[in-house]
Amino acid sequence: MTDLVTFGETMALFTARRTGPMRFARDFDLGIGGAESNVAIGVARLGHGTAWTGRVGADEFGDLIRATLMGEGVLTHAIADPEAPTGLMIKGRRTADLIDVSYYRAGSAGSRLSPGDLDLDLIRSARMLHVSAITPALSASARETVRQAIAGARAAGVPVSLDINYRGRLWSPAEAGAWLRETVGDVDVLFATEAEGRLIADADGAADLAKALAALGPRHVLVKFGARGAMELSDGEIRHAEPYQVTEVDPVGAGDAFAAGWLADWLAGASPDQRLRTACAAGAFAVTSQGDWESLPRRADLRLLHGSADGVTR
Ligand code: KDG
Repeated sequence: MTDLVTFGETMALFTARRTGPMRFARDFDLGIGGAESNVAIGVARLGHGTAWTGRVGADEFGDLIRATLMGEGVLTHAIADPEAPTGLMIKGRRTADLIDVSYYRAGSAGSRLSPGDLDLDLIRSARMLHVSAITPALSASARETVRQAIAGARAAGVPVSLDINYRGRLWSPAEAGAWLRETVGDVDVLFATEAEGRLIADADGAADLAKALAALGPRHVLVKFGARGAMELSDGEIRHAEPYQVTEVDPVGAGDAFAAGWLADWLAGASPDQRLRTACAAGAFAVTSQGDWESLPRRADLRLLHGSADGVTR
């Protein structure tokens, strides 16, 4: 049984080993990164069946993505595109505190995702479809793929989760806002930072923002404050979660980890308080080592953070 189905672009990720301008980098670590596959790995590590679909190049990096996701227990449908290479993401540190990310993904295999790549039967039989708003920014075919996936899930009564994941390098706030406004009414779970939420809702405080977002349709609204914790508005009730105290090594991927922790506990039928604690714990683990997903927790790891501030208040 596949509990959670997701899809999108996963890229080969080169991380510079030294701090400073990228032009002086001499050696890199090679891995993979992709918002949706990060979530699939995180939910799989927390004990649920996950599936990821995406296009990769017919190249070594495509093989790396396929092997990595399969090794993490994700049901992987990595379609080899004979006409385009796997996208690349280059991550460096301009200073010890400033991470910079560059994309080499225009026209990539991942951006050529098309509706025919989807396994609609798999989506219809899942317990949750998770999508990010990165995918509709990649191309017209990718945007149509998201539209058809959401329509197929809703027609089958499968809940839909959306992480806004705004990427200013891929599209403008106006473009993202227009797409989000036409989509958010079909979404059951919405993950957003405050800035991302303000792409489609106007409100002063975080609580009013969450209410304004919930008024657009989602039953569950998660507003992420990064190292300052998170807020959830579900069924009219607001919860605040304190962050777990960890030493940050690499913040990229924390939002995906938060979503994975929340979704995994939603799948497990955990209480709203526990669900939010797990989301924050997964987000905390994600930043403790280099890489977008490598330090995501297994269930047994979660208790390692308890006691380091796991308060949820209503
Ligand atoms: O959230 C982390 C993702 O942003 C990263 O893994 C790569 O999907 C990615 C993107 O488009 O930035």
